[in-house]
Amino acid sequence: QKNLAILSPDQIELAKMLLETGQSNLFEHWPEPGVDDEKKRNFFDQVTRLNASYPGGLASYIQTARELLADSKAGKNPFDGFTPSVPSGENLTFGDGNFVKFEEAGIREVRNAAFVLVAGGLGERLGYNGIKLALPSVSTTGTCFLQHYIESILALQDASCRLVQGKYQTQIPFVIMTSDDTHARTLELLESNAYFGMKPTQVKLLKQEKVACLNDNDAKLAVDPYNKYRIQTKPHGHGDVHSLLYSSGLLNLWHDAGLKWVLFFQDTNGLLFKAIPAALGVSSTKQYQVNSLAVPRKAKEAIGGITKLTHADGRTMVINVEYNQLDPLLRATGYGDGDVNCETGYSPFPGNINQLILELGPYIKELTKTGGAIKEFVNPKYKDSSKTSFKSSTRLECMMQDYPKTLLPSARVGFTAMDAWLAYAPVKNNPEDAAKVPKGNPYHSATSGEMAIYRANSLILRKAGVQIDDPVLQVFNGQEVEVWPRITWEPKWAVTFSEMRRKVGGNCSISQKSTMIIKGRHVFLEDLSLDGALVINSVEDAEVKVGGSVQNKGWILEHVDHKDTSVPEEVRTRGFRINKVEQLEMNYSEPGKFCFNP
Ligand code: UPG
Repeated sequence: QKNLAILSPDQIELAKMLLETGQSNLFEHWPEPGVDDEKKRNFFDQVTRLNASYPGGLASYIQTARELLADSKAGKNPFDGFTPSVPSGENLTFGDGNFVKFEEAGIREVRNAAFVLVAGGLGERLGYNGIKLALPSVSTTGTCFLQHYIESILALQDASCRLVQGKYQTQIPFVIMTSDDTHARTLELLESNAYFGMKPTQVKLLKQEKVACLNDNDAKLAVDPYNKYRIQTKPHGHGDVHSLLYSSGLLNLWHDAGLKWVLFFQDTNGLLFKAIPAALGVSSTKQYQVNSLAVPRKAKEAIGGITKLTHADGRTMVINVEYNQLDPLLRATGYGDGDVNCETGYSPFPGNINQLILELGPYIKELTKTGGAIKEFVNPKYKDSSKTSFKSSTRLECMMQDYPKTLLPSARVGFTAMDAWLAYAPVKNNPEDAAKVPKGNPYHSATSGEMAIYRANSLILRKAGVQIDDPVLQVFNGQEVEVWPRITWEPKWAVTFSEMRRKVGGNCSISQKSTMIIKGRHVFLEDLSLDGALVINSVEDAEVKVGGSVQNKGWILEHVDHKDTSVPEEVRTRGFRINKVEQLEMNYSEPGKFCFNP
């Protein structure tokens, strides 16, 4: 009470709110006025931020926390009354007529889309010291994930504008959600690389705030153990992206500019953009308000299962059930074996890769109702079975894929399933944990993430008629992976399968030991036989036809031990480095038509 005198009127209001919501513990250790007054005022700066960044403010946070903690203590099943079943969605097969048709529809639409990347997570499971967006997606070019994402969006933008002729050049908006853990380094990565070719005005960073930690079932806020004038905070989860987009005002700006779609994606999936055009085509053709991308899921794989939930009262929804909840839900509803593979060798539930495509109009309407708030959950680690105290403080969390939970049952919610080799290869697990993944399940490591890109590129080229040697099996960092030829291209070379088919002709072949890097748009492969390393650099206005036989010693993969700290972290986590022994490099820096055929 005495300390109120040193506070501003706004701060006094917040203090009263905290006292009324049972948070007097926060002030118990405060000395008399005159001691640490500045620190006390700073405490309220933090309270102001916490209050402003949560829909409904801190009082609402505390209220929800009490309810969720009571449910958790009572062991209440969050899916009470719901029965799970396998939903039906659109299943796409890469390269067939249907796929090509959806890709074309997607390219048409993409100029009406905005992209949102959630990148506030530090990736504790990976144990990498930098931000994940700065990790190389492949080591042949060193292109980091953020560069790959930006180049992919720009390539889609160009392709869409070329297709819809007569329209002005659209600039697809790109939002990155950061957190205190990633913001400064993300900005630095963009600024030191000239935004990887994107206009800086096209990119917007929205920083999520952490939320207050909770000490007990009564939702008493936790004092930071290192600073008694701070409330301890922890990340709230990727679900924050909805309230941030809503409060930023961007959604209405996009709507006014005629945009129709918002595409959400995550920080380390080097394959994703191969699936985007077709998935967006499905959204627009089927008029899905919500479309989630899915891949076949191995039982117990750490990806959520897309599930149809039917309530006893008849309500249904198609929603992600998170990987740690799927097994208990199945066991509780008559699937005695829980999360297991079916006769296909996969879980019957499609795996959620958390690539969501939302239709902007209905999305704005829904957020106007909810203020962007997403259904939360709490996951306290209790000291004992009495569930009366926690091992360490907890907090509320939310996930972006829970957005459909507040929608009316009439909302058009669907999913689009594709092969995992085409759409999903995240980098999440450190080498030790990856090596322990059950045989046959994906590693989700830096090693598998990179190898998956080479495999996908090889398979796509094969489908386009190029003869590609089979892979060999090799073990890096204790993980057995298929090693295909190390083929990469800049996204602008081909954003769809049809475009790719136009770029390869005649009889082309690539041996397993080969590396090929294509930088440039108008590069055509015709009767090329490659056995070694070939690097093609071509400026936008040059048209290059590459053919004939190219043979050299090539680039060799050399083993690196992940424990060898003399090797940079981003190299040793993948377990190999590339020794560039010999290559043919062709540079076309002037406009014109060129033909290379040795
Ligand atoms: N992230 C944030 N803020 C946070 C936490 C995470 O932006 O507070 C970002 C993070 O940077 C990443 C994404 O969210 O881009 C996902 O985080 P991650 O830790 O990789 O998520 P997972 O726990 O692996 O699971 C998510 C989904 C799950 C899905 C899986 C697919 O919750 O349903 O199957 O991603 O990769």
